[in-house]
Amino acid sequence: MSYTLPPLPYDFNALEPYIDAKTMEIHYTKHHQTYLDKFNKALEKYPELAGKPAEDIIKNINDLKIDEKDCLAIKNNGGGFINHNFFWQMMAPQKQIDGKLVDEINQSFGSIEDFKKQFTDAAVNRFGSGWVWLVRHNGGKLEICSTANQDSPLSLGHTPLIALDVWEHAYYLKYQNKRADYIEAWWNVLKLI
Ligand code: MN3
Repeated sequence: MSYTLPPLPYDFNALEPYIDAKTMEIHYTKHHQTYLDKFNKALEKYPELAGKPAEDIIKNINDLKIDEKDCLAIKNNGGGFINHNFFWQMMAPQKQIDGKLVDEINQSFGSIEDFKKQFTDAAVNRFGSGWVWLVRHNGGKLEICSTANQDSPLSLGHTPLIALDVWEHAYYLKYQNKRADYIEAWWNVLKLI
């Protein structure tokens, strides 16, 4: 059994002008697809894993007793697969961030504006490729964190609530090297208020 790419829940141009159609198309049909293909390939040797939800595999990645190279391939490509699944869903034009979570963000960070500022700082300062997240710790606390490569907060025991892809492939066609401009525009596709 192998995993399949969930359909993108909107058209490539649905997030224009903030995220352009060409970037969405390449990001979804090439980058996301490649993570998925390599994830499936890496799991060929491990049929006992391939029947599980991909999120569960990534959550327990540090406990896997398998060859180190295979483990890294599963972590990187499985992470790329589930991180993008989450990212597309979260940005869906019809999707509104839950009001209770918005209240909690206000309480935890002082205001939505303060939250956005801290999150933006983490995204601008992520060195190299990676992601920025709002996560919930096991204990319930909210935190902004950043991960390198395709590492998922699930592997750290955290639950992702909001995600931003800051790999260059997420913005380079439209924003070139201007990551800060992409991040500023991206806030328009997240329905926080
Ligand atoms: Mn990406």
